[in-house]
Amino acid sequence: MTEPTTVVGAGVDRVDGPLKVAGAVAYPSDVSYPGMVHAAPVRSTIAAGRISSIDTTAAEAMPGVLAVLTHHNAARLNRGPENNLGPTPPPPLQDDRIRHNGQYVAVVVAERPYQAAAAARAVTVGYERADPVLEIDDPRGELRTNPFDTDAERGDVATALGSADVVHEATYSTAENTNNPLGLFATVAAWDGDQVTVHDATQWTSNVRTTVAEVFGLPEPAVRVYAKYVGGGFGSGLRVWQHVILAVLAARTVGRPVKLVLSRPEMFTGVGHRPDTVQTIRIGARRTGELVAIDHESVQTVAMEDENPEPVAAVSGNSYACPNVAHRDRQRRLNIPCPGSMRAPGEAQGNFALESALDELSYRLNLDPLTLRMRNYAETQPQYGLPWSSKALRECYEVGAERFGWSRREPGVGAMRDGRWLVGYGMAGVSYLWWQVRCEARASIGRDGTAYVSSAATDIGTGTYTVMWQLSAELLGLELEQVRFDLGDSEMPWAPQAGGSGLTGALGNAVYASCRELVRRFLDTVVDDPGSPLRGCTIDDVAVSGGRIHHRANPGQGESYSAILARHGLDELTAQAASAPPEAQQVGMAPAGAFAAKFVEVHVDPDLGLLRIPRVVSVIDGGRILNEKLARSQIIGGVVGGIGQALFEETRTDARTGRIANANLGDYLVPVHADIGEVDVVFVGAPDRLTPVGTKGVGEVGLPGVAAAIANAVYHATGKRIRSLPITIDQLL
Ligand code: MCN
Ligand code: MOS
Repeated sequence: MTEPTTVVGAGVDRVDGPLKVAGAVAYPSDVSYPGMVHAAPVRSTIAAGRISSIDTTAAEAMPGVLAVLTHHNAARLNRGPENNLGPTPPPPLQDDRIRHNGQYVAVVVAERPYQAAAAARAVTVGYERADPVLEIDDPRGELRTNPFDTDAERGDVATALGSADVVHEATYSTAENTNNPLGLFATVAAWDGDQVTVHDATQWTSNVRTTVAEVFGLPEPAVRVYAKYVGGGFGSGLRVWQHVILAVLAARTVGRPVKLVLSRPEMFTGVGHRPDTVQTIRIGARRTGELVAIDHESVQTVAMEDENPEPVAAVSGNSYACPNVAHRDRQRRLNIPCPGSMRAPGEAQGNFALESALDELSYRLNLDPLTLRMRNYAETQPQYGLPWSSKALRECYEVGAERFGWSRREPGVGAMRDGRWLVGYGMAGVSYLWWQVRCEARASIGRDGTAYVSSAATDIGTGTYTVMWQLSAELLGLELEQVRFDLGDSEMPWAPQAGGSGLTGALGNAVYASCRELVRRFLDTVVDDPGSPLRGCTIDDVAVSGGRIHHRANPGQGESYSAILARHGLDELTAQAASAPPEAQQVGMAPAGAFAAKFVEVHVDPDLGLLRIPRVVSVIDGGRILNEKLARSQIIGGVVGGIGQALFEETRTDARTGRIANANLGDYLVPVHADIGEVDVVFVGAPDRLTPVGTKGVGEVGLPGVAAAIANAVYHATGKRIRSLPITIDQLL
């Protein structure tokens, strides 16, 4: 096959960019059907208890109203399946129990969206209140071990801590954050007999299909799911939420296509969030800086009757060459909406604690924070002892320190100033977990020499369409104009979630496998063709370029795809193939995710508590980068998300009612342009050895480390150690 060309790697503009700018693409909320009607949910105003009465008569009498579904009249539904992200949230409207404020208690269907919304307000619900459990430290909430087997231990932590020269112990906490993709989540469901078509703002069409089939007791082929364009997700589109089921149920009940678009407040209770954490770290070291032990325990919050696999403390097991490590994840069950993944789930919170603790330790040891990281560099995967499939974290540190000017850092706290502003430099490292799962793709080439490659995957704004278009062109030796890559339809070959920063790897490998299989089919076609210069060639003998397959050693000897098809009277050839992740033990390597070093400069006004971040340097090892422009934009987005986590984002729940008090973009703060200074992004490293395409994920690695680097810089500037996120003005006064 072909060697890398300039098609991949170059900063090709998004293939869907002009369409999006022109408003020419349909997000799920834009989809329309003849006769389509609209659904609006009614949400609980209490956090725990039961529905004692529900009066829908007024709502039913309102103009345009077709149906009001409650637990009294809604069909019984199955619970959806469990997958690698945990279980599906329980199906809605199945009983009178209230588990959280904002839970769906009814859904109104009406001719027009405003009629549905008005009638939803006219549904009267009586409640029998119970005392909700809402705080992470409330002993009434069950505290249990993360059920997804995320805890691990190596060595003898207690003994090693006892013999350490220095032990640092502290508790760190991170606030609950809510995913706020710009695109409001929407589902359009249209039944045709026993078949249903669902347009959904999801990160995983194949999962919506499996889940809807199971919940409604349908065979999978009866469900078709489209997600051609999604207005962001940041993890909130990984699970199949209750509103999806409500829309499908409503459409079946009224016998018309139904659209349900969540409002921004409904997004806060209906599509997951990053759970808050309280984490205690004990970290022991020798005088020289070698870590001897880390003990990391995290408590996070989880909803009633739900499970969330989010590994928070695991970061301490994977990041440094420390012989004795124990990490435990605990979860407190509360009357809160179901959490879900939010960009770098677990890592975003765990990294803050670990990288803050290391910074504190560096002061105790009188060592430069960067030197401390270098001294404990994990040359091999520390939990398994296997060599990494790739790792350029050292280069991340070195290049980052150089570009940032780390050597200009005065080690003393409060030693640097810029006029009235205190200046601080902080840094953090990131070892992001590997995640590449099974995926399928299909490729075909027609008589005109153009290719069509597809997979049921999604592009949630990352650039999947574009990078897979580039990759397909390279793998088939075609110009970009000769290739179309399509996705977002569950009828296409099965694909995993755009999640865990793993889609580019999984899908890239599936595209590789299907393109290779397609070339093999062309070779099979001419295997005994006396008229073909490729007669008898195997896949390893050939390369592709310029729309032709040719001998690897002799490019002149070959022929075009079109010529082969024409001579054999074929319209096209198609191949479908799957890629599966290699087993670490089998290949004798530890699958490496992305690595990163983050350097941050902060300015703090000591009188006003103002905090500014004039610059961030983020150096990333993402393996082979498919599109430098898009990958850079991923990292910039991650930095902005990290600044959000560090300084602004905090979902506040009213301690009595369990109502989210800031469930809108006026009160839930996110960074704006003026909060973001210079963001310098550099990619280092080489293609990963584990997979044929050699990519690692970059969608999330931009985020973790930012909050810790900011907190560490704040300490350097002010001497104030902030151990809880977000860092607010009052903490700096
Ligand atoms: N890329 C690349 N070279 C690589 C890896 C990635 O050029 N070696 C680029 C590609 O443009 C690719 C993108 O980076 O489309 C992200 O690829 P990857 O890291 O594989 O992540 P996924 O495709 O699995 O996307 C999900 C990931 C996650 S988990 C979250 S959360 C997140 C993120 O992507 N949510 C996002 N980035 C987001 N970006 C946008 N605009 N919107 C979201 O909701
Ligand atoms: Mo990302 S939080 O895994 O969608």
